[in-house]
This record gives sequence, structure tokens and C-alpha cells, in this order.
Amino acid sequence: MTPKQQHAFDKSAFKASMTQHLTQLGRTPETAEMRDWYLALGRALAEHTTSDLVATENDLAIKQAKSVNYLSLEFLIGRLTGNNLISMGLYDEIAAVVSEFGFGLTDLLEQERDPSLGNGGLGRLAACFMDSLAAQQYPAVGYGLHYEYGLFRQSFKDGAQQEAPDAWREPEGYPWEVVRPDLAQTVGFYGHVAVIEENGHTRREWVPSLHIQAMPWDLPIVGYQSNTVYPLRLWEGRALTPFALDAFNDGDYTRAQQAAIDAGNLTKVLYPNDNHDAGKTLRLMQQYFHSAASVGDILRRHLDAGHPLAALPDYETIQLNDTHPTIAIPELMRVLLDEHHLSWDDAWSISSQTFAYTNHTLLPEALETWSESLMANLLPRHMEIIFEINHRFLQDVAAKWPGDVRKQQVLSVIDDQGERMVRMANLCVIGSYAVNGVAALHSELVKRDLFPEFDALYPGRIQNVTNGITPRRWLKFCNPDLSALISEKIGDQWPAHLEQLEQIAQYADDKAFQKAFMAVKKRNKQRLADWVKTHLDITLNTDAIFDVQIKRLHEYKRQHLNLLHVISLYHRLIHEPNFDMTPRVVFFAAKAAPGYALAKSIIFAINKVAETINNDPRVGDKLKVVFIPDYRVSMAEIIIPAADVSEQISMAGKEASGTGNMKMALNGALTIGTMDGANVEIREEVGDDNIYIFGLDVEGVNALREKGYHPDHEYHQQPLLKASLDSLLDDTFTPGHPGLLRPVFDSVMASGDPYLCLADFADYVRAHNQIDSDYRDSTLWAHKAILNTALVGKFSSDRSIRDYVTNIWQLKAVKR
Ligand code: GL2
Repeated sequence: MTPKQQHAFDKSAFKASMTQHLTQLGRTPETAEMRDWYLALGRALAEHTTSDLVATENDLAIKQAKSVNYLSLEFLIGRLTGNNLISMGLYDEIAAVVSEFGFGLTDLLEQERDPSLGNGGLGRLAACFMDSLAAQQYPAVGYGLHYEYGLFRQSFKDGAQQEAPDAWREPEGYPWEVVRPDLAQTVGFYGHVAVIEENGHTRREWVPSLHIQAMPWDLPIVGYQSNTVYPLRLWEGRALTPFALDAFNDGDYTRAQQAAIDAGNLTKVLYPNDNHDAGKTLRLMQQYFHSAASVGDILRRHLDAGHPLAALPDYETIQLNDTHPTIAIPELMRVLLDEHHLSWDDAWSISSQTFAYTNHTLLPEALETWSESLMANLLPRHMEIIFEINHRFLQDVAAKWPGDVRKQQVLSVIDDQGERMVRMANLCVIGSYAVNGVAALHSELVKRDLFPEFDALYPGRIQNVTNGITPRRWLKFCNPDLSALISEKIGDQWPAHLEQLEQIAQYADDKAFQKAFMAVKKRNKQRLADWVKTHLDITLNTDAIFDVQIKRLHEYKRQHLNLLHVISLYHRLIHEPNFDMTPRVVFFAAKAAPGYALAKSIIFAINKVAETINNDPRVGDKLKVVFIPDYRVSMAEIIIPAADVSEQISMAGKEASGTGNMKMALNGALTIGTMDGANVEIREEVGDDNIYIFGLDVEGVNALREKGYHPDHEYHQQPLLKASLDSLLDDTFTPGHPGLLRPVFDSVMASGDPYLCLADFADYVRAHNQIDSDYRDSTLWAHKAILNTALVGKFSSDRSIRDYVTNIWQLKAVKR
């Protein structure tokens, strides 16, 4: 046990507790199966975290300090058991306990189903931030939704994506969560606005026609090596009166349960869209439900602690993770105006000093807008408040730029070109004291291209906070061998001080260290190869380059550019007798939004290409393509430590940051990437020699667009590219069924190649050729890989959180 470990661990008491939990599951140690043991372990551990959570919540020093409230519709937390054992400092102790019961801890941990309560980077970032807040003891509460079904489970049928619901809590419930009925809130919808005459004044008050209960479930966010445990509070929709006995007695069994069904539907599923706005009414209901319950809870905590309402910004700050919780702004205004009867100016002063907003994307299709009529129907009072915010704001705009109608149009919260729409991002910028982008380049583009007028109107409001990842999960836990090797050299404080990894750089040319470092990589590659053999029955050569692209499937991320490179290698292996390549395994893992047809076509194409290449005896083990199904956090934990090459190949200007790029570099993979998102800063840290940058940068993309881009020119001028593309049209990869892969061909030819795959193809191939030759020089490669691990300490989410704390939130750590 580490000296900082707060809990004295009583082994026999813990064993008794596990046995007791088995009994509650109706099992004995003799009849229990692996699953039961996992549940018993989780529940026994959760007793400790829950008591620390309650103690943290009641800590007077925390009540007197300022807290951040992280509002996010997604928290992609991944499995908690292993991670919490690391944070609690009990990993080895518990491994010993379960081995006495006859199990291996890693096998037991495999029983946990991932809570997949997010789509991708945005949700995972929220999880890393909660981890770093707790690790550094900056008071925080995470607020999200308790989806009954997380992100769909993916499988393939004849190469095509199939989706199945993910009931992550399974019948017994999730061992780490606790329901908090004493903290339930009631949330209204629909109805009308009443005008009330009182002592000669009129005031307006919302009279909702539907009420739904928000039931909070708390998950423990355990501080690394401390007894600080913050809640991740997830709201579940429930009926206030779940059962209508009168209807039941009348024999109307459906109506008897209708309220429960309607309320339960609210938080049934996570919308499976990444970087895309779907505009569904139920989604707006989810957003409001989340915001209203969270704002209600924040105000309850603030007032219970004895603070005056006017001091809210001194004690609470609310970070909006993208525009999804924007409706919290008019909700706080409504509560202050209509329930606490504050004046507009007082309410606005409180609200606009409380909210801050993070922008995560420039993609136009991801920028949320809601139809004004939909919003007026669902949330009539909020719509009035939004009009009033906008009215006052437009007066400021007119004062700054008299007579400039265009400025009014672009800045207005209401877009009135066509159906009137509420622009959530504009509302966020107007209603927040700080706005941030998520990587240096992205934040510059937010100022220059997305919000130039806002940047002029509110100089300094738009800032940068470069994203980060938690080193606890993404190195210490997922790569124990590398962690041990690092600790041998520089001590074991680095998981809380990732900049210390820099000391590893001095061993980049040390032969013994290189050998040990690459031996760890090899073992991690073997672990992944074993997984692939067991689950996909493909045999892999662990001497090959493990080339990895794992992320949501999106045209802008250009998995199809990677696919074209794979096809070009195959083409050369077959048609160039003297072609010699370093053996390579190309890994993909990606979910496509169920409604995103082209993304699904790209998955299908990758699977078909993989099938052909993997079964072609002429290829042997020179080239293999592996599509790992059902990408999720626990899968990433196996793939990332095994990566040699990290594919970060989005079209420049499109990937706001990326965080997989950071995870792989930290685990000693070399990036092949464009000058996009955080790749730019990774290059700054690791140096040009230790990263493979290719393709057009943002200026290059803009210049090409201006000049006029013709993908067919590239097609006709580059024979290898042409041959690779043509094979998508014949039946090379779909024997007997030519044309099945045409949608991918068309996306870069007929549809004009919106993400410039063909423009970047030649340089991408050049960069891969360089990788191919560098990898053969094992000393050179080890040097580069070690420097990647050593030089990416900046990308710890601890640093991101400190940036937020210093530049935006102004919090003080409260050590417990
Ligand atoms: C994203 C960005 O696409 C991604 O580049 C970024 O790393 C994360 C976290 O900031 O946010 N924006 C977005 O809408 N999703 C992302 O993953 N879904």
C-alpha cells in the first residue's frame, strides 16, 4: 500500500464483505460464478467509495469553497472497477484477495460491461476531466443522464454494421452506483405562461402541463491516492405517479402504466450521433431535463450551504460541455426571475458570471439549432427569456456597429433565414463569461472563422484550453508493464505529475532501456494478437508494424484515405514482383451513427477489403487488415498499448483536437497525421523527427478550394491511386458482386471528395513509405517511440484542468 493510501485495508473484513454480497445475490462461494464474484467485489468496494462520497459532500471546507459543475450529456467513463482500485491504491491487495478465492483479478475485471454513456471524444474528455478534478481535489460535481441503454453494441453481418441495444446495467444493476431519492427533482414540460397580477405588478410564470421526476444516480469519481470522491450525478426520468390505479381498476392496463412508460422513455437511450445534430424533440427534452435537474441541484447545494443567491458566481461555476446543455442558461434565468423574483439585471448578472462554454467542433452539421416553434411549444417560458436575452443583446450590437444589419443577422440568437431557428452556440457565447476551444489551432479557428464578430465584441472571452487525457487510465492502468519500467527509472510519482516523463528522454539511446521498452511493446502486441486470434480467428505477426486507426467513423476523419493506402499496398504486393514492404497489420475500430449511410458503406468496404487481403495466399503475413468490432473504452485499453503507428489523418481544420492521438503517443506510438487539432501541439512537443506529418494544412486546404479542386485530375494523374480506386468498382473485394463498394468510390469522385482524400493521397503514401523504412531500423524506431512517451506530459488532463482552474474557473484545491 502506498504511503498516501487513506484506507487501512483489512483483508479479512473485506473477504467477509465480499461473501456477504454474494449472499445478497443468492449465491455462496461454492455456487457463485465469475460474474457473481465481480458483482460482489464491485459492491464491497463501492461501500467504501460511497462513504467517502458522502463525507466529501458534507465536508464544510468544500461547502465554503468554489466548485465547478461539469454539465455534459455524455460521460464515457469506461469500466470503473480496475480504475478505482488504482485510485484507491488497492490493486495489489485486491488481487491477493481474489486469488485466495481462486480467481485472477484481470479475469474478474473482464466481467464488467463498459458503461458506454457517450459517443466518442467529447464524452471521454468529460470522464478524463472528472478524474483529474478528483485527483487534484478541485471541488467538482459532474452532471449527466442515466441512460438505460448506452451507445449501441456493434457487430458485423457479412461485413455490414449491425446495432443492438446496450443494457449496460444488466439485471443486477451496476455495482458502483447509488440512487439518491432524497435529492430527486421535478422537471416540467409544455404548458403555458401565466400572467400574474401582484401588488400592482405583473409577473410571468410558467405552468407546465407535464411533470417528470428526475432521479439522481451517483457514480463515485475517486481521487487518485486520496479519499476525495466526487459524484458523477446521472439523472433518470421517472413518472411522478408511475401507476394509475383507477385506470387499472377500469381494466385499462396500458393507461395504468402510461405515465411510467412516457417518463422512462426520456432517458432510455443515448443519441448515437457524434459531431452531428439530429434535431429530434426527444433529444431537446433530454437536454432540458438534464439542465433543469442539474441547475435545481446546484441551487439547492448553494442555498443549503447558507450562501446568498447573489453570491452564486463566487461559489459555483457551470461548465457547458458543448452546446448540449445550453438550455441551462434560460433555465437559471427563469428560476431567478420567476421563482426568486430577481430583477432582470440582477438575474443576468448572476447567470452571465456563472456559465462558461466549451466549443468542440467547427463542423456546420454539428452546430445545434432548434426550431423556434418546437421550443416555444415544449418550453414556452424559456423561449420568452431567450427572446429577451436576444433583444437586449442586439441593442449592444447596434451600439457597437450602428446600422450594420449583417452583424445583427449573424450574431442574433434567432436565425430567421427560412424556418426560424434558435442558434444554441450564439446563446452560449452571449450567456457565458468564458468560451474555449479545445486545442490551439481549433481555438484560433473558432475566433477567426466561427465567431469573428463575437471575438471583436467581447475581446478575450474566447480562449484556448488544450485537451488532455488521464495518465491513470491511459498509462498506469492500461499499460502496467510500461508503467513499471518507467517507475523503475524515475520513481512512481509520474501518474500525478506527467511532466516528469521528460526524464525518460535521457534513456532514448540507452541500449538496455530501448530493449526493455520494445519488449514491453512486443508483449502488448502479443496481448492484442491473442485477443484477435480468440475473437476473430485471424493470426497476426507481432513483428509487423501495428498501424492503428480507432475513432468514430466520419468522412472528415478519413478512414477511407487509410483504406486507399491499404488497397495500394495490396495492389503493389500483387502487381510489383520486386515490391518489398515491412510487414504491417492495419487495425480499424469505429462505430458509425446508425443513420449515417456513407459511414456504414466505409465500414462495409473495410471489412470486404480485409476479407480479401487476409485470405489471399499471395499476401502471406506481409499485410493483414483487422476491423475490431464494438469499439469501446475497454477495447481501447488493449489496442492503444499495442500501437506502433497512430493514424490521425483528418482533413486539416476539421478535427477540433483529438485525444486518441495523445493516448497512443503516450504509449509509445508514432503519429502519422495532418496539421490538425492537437497533432500540431504533439509535433511541437515531440519534434519533427518523431512524428510523420503529411498533407495540406489549413491554409493549403483553403488555397486549393479557392483555386478549384478536381479529384478526377488526381485520379488520372496518379496511376497507383487510380488502380486502387478502380478496384472498388470491379469485384476484387466482393467476388461475383461488382459495384457493392461504389458508394466509397463515388464519395471521392462523383461527390467531389469534400475531405480532399485524393489531394492528400500521394503525400500520405510518402509518409507511410518513410515509416516502412524507419521501422526496419529498430534502434531508430525505439529512439523515436521512447521520445514520444517521454515528451507528451503536456497532454495530461491534470494540466488541462489546471488551465481551466487558473484561466477560467478560479478554483482552489481543497485537500481532505
Ligand atoms: C469532439 C471533437 O470532434 C474532437 O476532436 C475532440 O477531441 C473532442 C473533445 O474535445 O470533441 N467534438 C465533438 O462533437 N465530438 C468530439 O469528439 N463528438
